Amino acid sequence: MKIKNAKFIISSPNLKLCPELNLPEFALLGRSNVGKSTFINTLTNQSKLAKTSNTPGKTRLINLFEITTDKKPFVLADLPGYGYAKVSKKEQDSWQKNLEQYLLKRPLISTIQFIDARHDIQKNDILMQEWLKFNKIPCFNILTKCDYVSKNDVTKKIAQIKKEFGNDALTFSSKNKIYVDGVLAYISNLI
Ligand SMILES: Nc1nc2c(ncn2[C@@H]2O[C@H](COP(=O)(O)OP(=O)(O)OP(=O)(O)O)[C@@H](O)[C@H]2O)c(=O)[nH]1
Ligand SMILES: [Mg+2]
Repeated sequence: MKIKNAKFIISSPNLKLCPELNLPEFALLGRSNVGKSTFINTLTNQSKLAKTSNTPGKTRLINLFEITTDKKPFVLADLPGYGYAKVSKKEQDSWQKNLEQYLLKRPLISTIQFIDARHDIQKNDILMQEWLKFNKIPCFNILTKCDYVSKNDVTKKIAQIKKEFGNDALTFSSKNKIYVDGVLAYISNLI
């Protein structure tokens, strides 16, 4: 599958304000700064489509992007990362509620949980997995920032994610386009 076009649709603070799109949708989950927004830009080859930053906490709303391909179109939902400590407890709780509503009620094909190849799987990654499993929300994992670690470490991490989460896990790096085809082939099988 090849991407033909990608466009921003809308930013929404909650599920209620997300338009009904009737397209297969994927929600991007993961710790703040893991590379969710960068993933959208790398995949679509548009460096400024999703807002990215060195500073965690860049994405603050549900941002929907429509991706047109030579097969079917699909939607990527860029979401704020979890584990961003600088926002107030009140703001964190409020976002947590909005995120849960969105994940529970929005008809998603799958969630995609991003894991940073440089770090161990974190407590909040495990909690998110448990919550997804409990609520029977499908998920696969993407190991990002693979350019920072050795091939051997990537292989080990992928095996660990598959074993601990029981999910499919794909390799990714924004620094090398070779991973894009694998991700698109995987998405193509789901839509
Ligand atoms: N070397 C390298 N850097 C990456 C990769 N992916 C993302 N980055 C960098 O990591 C930083 C954070 O990326 P974002 O895409 O903004 O992260 P995010 O997950 O969207 O973060 P929030 O919006 O805060 O949840 C940016 O400086 C990116 O350039 C990667 O695969 N390799
Ligand atoms: Mg982001």
